[in-house]
Amino acid sequence: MKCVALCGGVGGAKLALGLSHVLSGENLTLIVNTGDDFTHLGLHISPDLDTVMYTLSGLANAQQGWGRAGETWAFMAALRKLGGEDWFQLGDLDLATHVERTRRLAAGEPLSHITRDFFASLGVGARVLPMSDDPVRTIIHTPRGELAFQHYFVRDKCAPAVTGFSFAGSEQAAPAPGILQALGDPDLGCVIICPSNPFVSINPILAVPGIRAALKTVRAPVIAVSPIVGGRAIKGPTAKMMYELGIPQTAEAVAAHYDGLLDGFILDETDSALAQQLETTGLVCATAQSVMHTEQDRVELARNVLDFAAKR
Ligand code: FO1
Repeated sequence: MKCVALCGGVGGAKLALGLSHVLSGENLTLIVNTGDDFTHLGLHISPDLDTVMYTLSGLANAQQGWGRAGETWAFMAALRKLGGEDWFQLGDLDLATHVERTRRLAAGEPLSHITRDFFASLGVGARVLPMSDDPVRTIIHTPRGELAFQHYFVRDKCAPAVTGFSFAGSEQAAPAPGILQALGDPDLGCVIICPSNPFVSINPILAVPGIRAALKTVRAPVIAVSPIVGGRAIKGPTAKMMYELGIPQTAEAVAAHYDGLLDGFILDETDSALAQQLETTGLVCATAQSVMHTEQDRVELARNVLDFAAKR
């Protein structure tokens, strides 16, 4: 089955890995959030693309969720000694990715070409597309003003309350080459919205003109996997954001967030009562073990999502 999946960083990459085990490379297209991208120390950093790249190539630091396994930190130590900014950790191995990407972007190459080449170099068969070649930057609104995403997420450890989000540059952005073609493919079997943060991982993708509209008209079923399990986020600040925005911290609220896009919704098996309740509203639901601790969990969830999609 041909599948397109939308994903952000750590949570999304886990399901993306499962999908990459179940589907052959030519049948899997991943559209990855680049709203978290930023320029740091003169380098272009694409955290979600890199998390997906390291996860799918087996190079990821599994405990941390981001960055590379077996990393060393000599660069950071030397930078700190010079009084440089050290709130964002760039490992020595990871640095090569940022330096080479920055060099190629400066030479005028689009992010999608560089991404294609990097993934191929690391032996990943799936087609991985940044959501856009144009810069889109997620801005977090707080009572004390606006924060660039990585300042909110890493430097300030998600502590500021959020009042809203914007995606600077999104109005002028175009979907990266291949995205609308993948969504318009008559053989497409399903679109999966990974259990990534709906506000800061999936919404930036949907903010790129043309992508939301393509999802609304796509013939294949669109299936989301809830990132909220038993009222808590599987990973990261999703539940905290919902609380601060006055949205109930439930899988049901996630489904409502994607209103008008979904043909099916997968909740964790511990939320089966909620799944039954949601079905009465007309949304077709399934439950699965969606908390992915092991590689086997990722593959199992991918199989369950694809089986569910095949029946829609
Ligand atoms: N996340 C952190 O919490 N602290 C870091 O120092 C950090 C460095 C980092 C470097 C490269 C990279 O690709 C990702 C990195 N991340 C770090 C992860 C990243 O900021 C977030 O997980 C995502 O942006 C949210 O999806």
